[in-house]
Amino acid sequence: MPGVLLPYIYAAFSQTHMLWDYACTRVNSHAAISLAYASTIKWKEVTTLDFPPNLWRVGIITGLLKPFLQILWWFSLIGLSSQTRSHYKFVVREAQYTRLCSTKSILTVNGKFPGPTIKVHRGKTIFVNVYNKGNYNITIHWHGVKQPRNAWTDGPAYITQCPIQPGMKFRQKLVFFYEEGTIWWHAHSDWSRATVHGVINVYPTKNTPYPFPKPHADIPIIFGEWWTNDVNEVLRQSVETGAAPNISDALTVNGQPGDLYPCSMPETFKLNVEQGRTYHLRVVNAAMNLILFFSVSQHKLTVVGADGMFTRPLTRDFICISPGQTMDVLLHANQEPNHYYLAARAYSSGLGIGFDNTTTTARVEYSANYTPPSSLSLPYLPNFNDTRAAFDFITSLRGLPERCPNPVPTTITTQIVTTVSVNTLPCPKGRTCRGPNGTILAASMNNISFQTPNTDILKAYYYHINGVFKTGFPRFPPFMFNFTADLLPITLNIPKQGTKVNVLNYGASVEIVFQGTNIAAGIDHPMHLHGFSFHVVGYGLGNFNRSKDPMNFNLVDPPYLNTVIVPVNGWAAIRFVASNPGVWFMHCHLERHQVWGMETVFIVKNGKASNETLPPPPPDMPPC
Ligand SMILES: [Cu+2]
Repeated sequence: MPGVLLPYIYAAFSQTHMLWDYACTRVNSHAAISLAYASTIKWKEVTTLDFPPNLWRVGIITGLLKPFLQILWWFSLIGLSSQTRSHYKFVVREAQYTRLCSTKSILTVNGKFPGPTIKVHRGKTIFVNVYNKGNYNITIHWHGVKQPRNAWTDGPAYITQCPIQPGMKFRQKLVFFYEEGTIWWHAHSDWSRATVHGVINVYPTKNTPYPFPKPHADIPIIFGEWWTNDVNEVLRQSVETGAAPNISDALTVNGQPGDLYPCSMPETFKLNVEQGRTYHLRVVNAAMNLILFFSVSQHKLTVVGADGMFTRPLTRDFICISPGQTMDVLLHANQEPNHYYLAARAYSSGLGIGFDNTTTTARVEYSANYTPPSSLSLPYLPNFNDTRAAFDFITSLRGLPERCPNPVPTTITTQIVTTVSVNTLPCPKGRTCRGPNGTILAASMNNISFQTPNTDILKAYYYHINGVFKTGFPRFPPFMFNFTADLLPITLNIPKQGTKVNVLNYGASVEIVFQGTNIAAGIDHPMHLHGFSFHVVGYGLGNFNRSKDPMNFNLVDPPYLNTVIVPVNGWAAIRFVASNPGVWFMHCHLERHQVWGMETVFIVKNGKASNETLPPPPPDMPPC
């Protein structure tokens, strides 16, 4: 937009603002369009706004003003930084991408990697038409969208739906509830989510300010992992051999590995900033198997939100974020104009476990007159195995009770303590297995390695189809031992395999303690729950002590998350009220652990009132 016009357009816009508010109350069209203006214009955010053709009938607008406003309208559509919509079209299809000097076909949404950004206001309902024009079965999950009474379009394959087959489509309803800040969407079948993912910007409701000064602009920072080989081939090999999947070849920021990798420098993601301004980084860890540390050279980072809920500000030199987690992070461009690295690399706590130890970078580049250095220095990042650094960061995060709709439950009606373990299974006769000591790697919760059924559990529950799942997931570990001892025989607990679910009464106050174990490999586990956020009331290293540890629970301002990092050889405790009837997946968000069975399902029964009941499925549920 020509800069010279801006003051005039802004002035005209301010004068007609009342008119636009009036227009908002008259809306009744399908194409809701919302405007928010960033870049160089200091316009306030205007919320969901239909453009009504009969606006022109309002008497104040003269014939002269009308064409001017029309021009204004079209200009306003250019360069919008946040444009919310009520309908999206996602076409899942293959596209050629070149990274690390080699080209391959990847699965994408609309040909984009990372995929398109969804922009929405708190509390809205939107629709995404998902067309599968790829070669694989696929599902899409809206990670952090609570979907009240709407499990049908939540997305995990064989949990709430059968996959969308090639050539088919599924209209998915996204019911936003109290989420605000940043969440994301991703494929939830096989390993497709490596490239099929994107960010969801959730803006506050109209006239509700952010609990921090409104930043100058939104910047997505989506971390990912890149394999030079086909990711589903990596998965297939691992399942076939029983060994850990091959580690990735690069980490990425917004799809780009960055300067430190071959053939990557020109495309490195660049964040152009102006001195004195504050930028809202919408951070997603979309990596498959890696918790990450990240930081920006010579800048502090302030976390103001996590998993779609604002938090008390937490200012640190570096951030630790697990797969499945999202964060709203403020970057104040308050240093000398120059170029600086944003860098991320793994936090990997498992002894002897291979991982991608490379470093991805993006560049923060100040706009001003200066000569940037020919090479940049990397920011400080903790060592790969620095559990203390990760634990300190994770446990420092505090919720913002004044913004959180649900108080922390203080009376618990359903208590669950569950181990989260990496295990091994014996190699079947006649097969060669490449897990530890010739076994097959597995994972479990309370010694049950979850087996994914081939009909979805939600349908089986709703239509009373027998033989798909069993109830009776154990509420306590079936064997008690020193879970976090240094040396535990890997044969200590050979898990049972099964599809056991937890049934919860509507309105139950639930506490879950996740207890990490050191069986085959102690490591951090980011546990994710669909359909809810939960208060993380406590964390600890070592074994959970049922008589002592609850006395130190934070019932005042715990963070309200959907993914909790269970520290290596430690525990984490969460609380939530089961007020969302339906079928909800809970799983480790390290993809390999999910493949190995570190998951379970919660069935939340209907309540008594009609608004406490799961409605029937939409008509176009994908068939199995
Ligand atoms: Cu895990």
